[in-house]
Amino acid sequence: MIKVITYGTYDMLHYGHIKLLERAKALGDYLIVGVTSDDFDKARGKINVRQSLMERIEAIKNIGLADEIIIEEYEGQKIDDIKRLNVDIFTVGSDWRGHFDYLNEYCKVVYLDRTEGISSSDIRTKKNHIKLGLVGNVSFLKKFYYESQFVNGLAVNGVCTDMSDFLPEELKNFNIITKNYDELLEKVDAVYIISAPSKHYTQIKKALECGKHALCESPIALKIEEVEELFSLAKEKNLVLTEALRIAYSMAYSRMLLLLKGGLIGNVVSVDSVCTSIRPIEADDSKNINNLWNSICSWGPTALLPIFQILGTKYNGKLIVSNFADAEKMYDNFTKISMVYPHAVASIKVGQGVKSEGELVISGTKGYVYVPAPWWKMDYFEVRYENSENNRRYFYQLDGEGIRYELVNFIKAINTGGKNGYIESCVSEAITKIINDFYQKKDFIEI
Ligand code: C2G
Repeated sequence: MIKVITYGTYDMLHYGHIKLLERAKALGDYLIVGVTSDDFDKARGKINVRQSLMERIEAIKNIGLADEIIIEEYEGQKIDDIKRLNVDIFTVGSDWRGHFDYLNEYCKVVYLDRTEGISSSDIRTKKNHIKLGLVGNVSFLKKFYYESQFVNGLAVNGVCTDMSDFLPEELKNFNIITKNYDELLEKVDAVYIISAPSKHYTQIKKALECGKHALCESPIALKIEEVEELFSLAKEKNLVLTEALRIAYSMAYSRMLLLLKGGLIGNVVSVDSVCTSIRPIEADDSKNINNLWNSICSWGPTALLPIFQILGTKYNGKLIVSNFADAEKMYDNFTKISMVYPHAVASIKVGQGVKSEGELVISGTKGYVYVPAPWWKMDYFEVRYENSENNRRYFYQLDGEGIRYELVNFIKAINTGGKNGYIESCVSEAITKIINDFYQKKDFIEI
């Protein structure tokens, strides 16, 4: 019996895949199909896959060509599979020509001609093409635009900024370049907002009222009633509103949360997160202190996210301590917040006028999780125990600081009418509450 093996993602199974599988089957008597796991696809840069592993396996099963289906989970697995399953022929489409020649040592390698004119990427792009408008500060938009190019089913077609006279080269080719927000809203399906925090509420509200989805840098509003209003408006209009906190989409971060929920370090007793970067106040900013990205707005949401996602949003009390750069007490150089929960404590230190070790430490009754600086770009974390022989390190790839994953999820939520499962609205509300209390000087001490 000749055993043949082939691998693929098989997202939105199409004619090209089926033809490949038919020819693979014809090479022998028994066909094994390896379907890539979601994690493995992400790790090899395939971030746009629309269907879950189970859906993709089901589709392969339904066409009835595979005698056996296995899951491909890690780099190097092909050699293991070929040896373990006594495979005679490895085959794959000609787009991979040369790439798998190293498998010749273990079995025969056959590259089959790829079917021209059809691909999962085309189907994904054609099916849902969302026009995205960018709003706000151009220096960050450049990075965001670069990352958006990795995401299928989306095209940036406009930018609205007060700085339109200073656009970098990369942002000059859009159909719409305007200072007029209404003009942008007319021509897009969704907006990404990174304007000053004080403008977020009005800009999101307007977008939702015009029937456009919104992805907005955190904080999405400065008052809790505003956050509630925005989420209920989005719900009423069946639109997606997402707080853009990119660390939430890092695989290392979400795996860490799952492991913590599973009791990896016992009961969590303390979460301590630090985010700082020395950033001078730009001359322009000082003209309008209300429009500032001060330390609490720039870093507070990121630093608070693990606290609210691990310990929940119902703390008993807190103390905010800040040091200010200005007489109006709006721009904090540095802020420390301590929070008390029924059975745990938490703290954040954020600063743009102070530098510290940007680490995240989560302490539990059995051990602790340590994420080294800069933890907000985490692709790795360590679990440490009293007996260091039990320590474990977890590595996951992170591309583009999480921006592209954030966008993939935003587009997915739009296309499926689903909710964003990464940042709950109660977390957004809790973040805004802290920032509001900072401005109201509630539970507050100045140093
Ligand atoms: N394919 C094809 N014609 C197309 C599209 C795809 O013949 N128009 C083939 C591919 O060459 C591959 C298989 O269908 O052999 C599955 O394609 P994908 O789902 O895109 O998977 P891919 O990323 O190519 O994965 O490590 C190798 C991979 O597992 C193959």
